[in-house]
Amino acid sequence: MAEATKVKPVKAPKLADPMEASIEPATQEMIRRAQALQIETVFDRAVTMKPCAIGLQGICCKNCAMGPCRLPLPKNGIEGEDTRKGLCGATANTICARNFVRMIAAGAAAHSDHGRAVAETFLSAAKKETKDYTIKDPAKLIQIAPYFNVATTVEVDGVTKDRDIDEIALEVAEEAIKEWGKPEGTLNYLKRAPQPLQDKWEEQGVKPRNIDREIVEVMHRTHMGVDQDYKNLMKQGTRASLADGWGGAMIATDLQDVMFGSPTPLQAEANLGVMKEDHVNIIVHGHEPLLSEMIVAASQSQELIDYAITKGAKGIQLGGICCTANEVLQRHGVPPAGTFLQQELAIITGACDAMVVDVQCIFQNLANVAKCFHTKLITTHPIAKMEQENVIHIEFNEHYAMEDATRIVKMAIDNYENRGADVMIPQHKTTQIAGFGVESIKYHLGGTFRGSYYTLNDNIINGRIRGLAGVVGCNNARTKHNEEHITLIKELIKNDVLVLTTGCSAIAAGIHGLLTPEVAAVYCGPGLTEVCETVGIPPVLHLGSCVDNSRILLAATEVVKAGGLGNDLSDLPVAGSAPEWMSEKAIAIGQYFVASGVYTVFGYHMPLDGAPEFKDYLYKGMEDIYGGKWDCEPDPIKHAHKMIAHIDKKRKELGIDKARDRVLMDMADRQALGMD
Ligand code: BF8
Repeated sequence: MAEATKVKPVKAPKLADPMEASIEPATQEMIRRAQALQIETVFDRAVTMKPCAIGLQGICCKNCAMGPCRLPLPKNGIEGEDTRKGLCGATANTICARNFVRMIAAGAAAHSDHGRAVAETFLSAAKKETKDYTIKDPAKLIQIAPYFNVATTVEVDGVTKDRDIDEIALEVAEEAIKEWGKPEGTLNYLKRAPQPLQDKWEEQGVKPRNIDREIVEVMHRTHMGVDQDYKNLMKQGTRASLADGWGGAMIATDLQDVMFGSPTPLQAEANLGVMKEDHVNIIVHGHEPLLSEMIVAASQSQELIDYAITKGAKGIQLGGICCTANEVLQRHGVPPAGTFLQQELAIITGACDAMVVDVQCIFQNLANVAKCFHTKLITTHPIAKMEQENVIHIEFNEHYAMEDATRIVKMAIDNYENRGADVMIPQHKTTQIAGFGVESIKYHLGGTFRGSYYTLNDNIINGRIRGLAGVVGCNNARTKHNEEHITLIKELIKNDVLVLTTGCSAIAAGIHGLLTPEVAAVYCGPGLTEVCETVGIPPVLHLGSCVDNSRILLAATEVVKAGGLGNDLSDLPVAGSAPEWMSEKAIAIGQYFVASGVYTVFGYHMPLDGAPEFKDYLYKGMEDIYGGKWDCEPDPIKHAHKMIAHIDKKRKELGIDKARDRVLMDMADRQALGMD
């Protein structure tokens, strides 16, 4: 007699607890809605799939087909000699360093390829091959031209005259593009760093020669059987990271400012509640603002607004996710609908008529979520397509950008009538001031007639502002959405640390209401409150997208130039942080901050535990070389206090640790302190 087959009970899928997944009410509401509709999101997948314990340690080598070789560190560590080896003999240090510098290369490639696309479009604009892109900020063009050795004036009959702006644009565009592959010299923008920092890079042999070369060389040196010295590997990792921060990313920022306008502070809203039930909702998501700039223009055209009205909508509402959101926010006031972890949720509102994505940080699961609704998911970049059949591809072409944008906006309008009845937009949104930059900080803190960083420096020297912190980076589904960002930032401002923020951290700060001058009185220490109230700035300044971390580097350089706080970035009372990091770009950013002299703390686990010696090199050894170093602290309060302790250490070294009184210092006072 046949045995009765046992029927295994079907287990209900594990679901995320919305209250544990996020501190943010709109996100919690939408996770609940997704679960009620049986639509899986990243929050649920984070509960059902655990991260690989060996990968977490950073010591899985899959660089050749004899592996993957896995060298986990025994629970109780290793006593005596570490004999762990891969088949080829690669040590844990070599494997961990190779993996780490490959992350840097991927991050640098992402930012720099973005920069390349911007530079190529700028060249088309300079050659007048496209009418859709023009020079909106000639002053910025003139400001950057000298770094590319492009003259901005010309001598005519012994008289100095301004050169034609179109000629300058063409030469800058041609020179900028050479930065990706020039055969000689080093990157032009390195000259923007303080001289002692340039000297350190020279001495270490880490000045990037051209952007592409440094990334290619990382891939070569991490190939099986090439570089097997973790310090030498990190040297190349450093060079690739600098090619990002002081190269590709910085060029992206500048040329975007030239073409689309440098940001100035503006007011906007933030969070999923910016979507409107009676409007056509279009979400732009990704990083490169080339097409989204045109979508902003198209969605403001009266013709398309009228067309939307004929379809029964009251208008067109644009919103953003991730860094494309930051780009269109800082220049146009388009409200961000959410951070990285809210991308699926924007579609789950049922009110997203089109989501337009370009490159980076885009979940492939968006296509599965879009299938459950009427949402048109549109990919626009030749290097970033999706395999699912419901995805529409409209390829961006700078020569027809406005036509492409108009087609996309029309498609969203036509889709409005296909919405189901099941619309649920969470009613949570905040007001924020965004759009700060190197120039606007100068203006706000220095005033119209003496725009400078002296006032900021004075306030740091007299201690009203204890120091500066760059808080940047991602969300990570392995941590509670936004909790680390917000707890950390609040603790910093409570201790009089002025925060500069970018990326998803900046969106999170906006969503949680930390980007208005009024919050100073609620959350800040007395010194920072006084400064914010006097000059009317928020205690947390939104400086843009992740490529705009270059703005933080340049703002810090301006602080050095203004005097009184040392000669190099490593002398300043500043620290960096990415509390909820997840992307390889974050590692590239972290390394270029460290190599620029900044103490940089990450919140989520770093993939280094399997190679304690290499980890020690990053957490301690780097400081002897560059003045900056890595650290990791998951608890946001302890994280903040590590940064504050570093800031205090630097204040002490500068001799301003006792200066937290209420005296504005002039140059004579500073000279008396021996800090000129
Ligand atoms: O480049 S912060 S999740 S969106 S990687 Fe991505 Fe991280 Fe957000 Fe912007 Ni930056």
